Amino acid sequence: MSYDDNNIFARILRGEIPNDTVYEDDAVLAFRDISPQAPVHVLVIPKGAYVSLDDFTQMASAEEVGRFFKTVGEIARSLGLVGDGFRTIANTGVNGGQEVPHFHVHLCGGRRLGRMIAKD
Ligand code: DGP
Repeated sequence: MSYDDNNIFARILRGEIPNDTVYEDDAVLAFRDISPQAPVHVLVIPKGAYVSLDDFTQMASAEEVGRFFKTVGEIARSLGLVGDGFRTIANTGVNGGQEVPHFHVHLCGGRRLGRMIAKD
């Protein structure tokens, strides 16, 4: 799947759409989800143009992947999620329920989140 420059997170990265930023550096942006599923629901995205976790882990350097996930951990700690625990989700493709085709990690916490996967 090729990267769609007009996906909503690409537009957020270009500053075309506002966001509630919780962290930003030269490679990573983290912002609150517009439709939170938990008291704390933050999306962490690389600034590079990667469609999914599959794309990111194939195309980005090991240093970039490692730095990204180190930053995800730092953000979780800075949000105070670690003490009571939290959930990290990276949906990929149709079966994963991925809606936005720019790689992102959800950080959800602030309450007990129940089953990992809903029975449909
Ligand atoms: P996923 O299904 O994993 O692709 O999750 C996409 C998430 O993105 C979903 O929880 C809602 C969130 N989202 C969609 N559009 C926007 C937006 O414009 N701003 C913000 N902050 N979040 C958005």
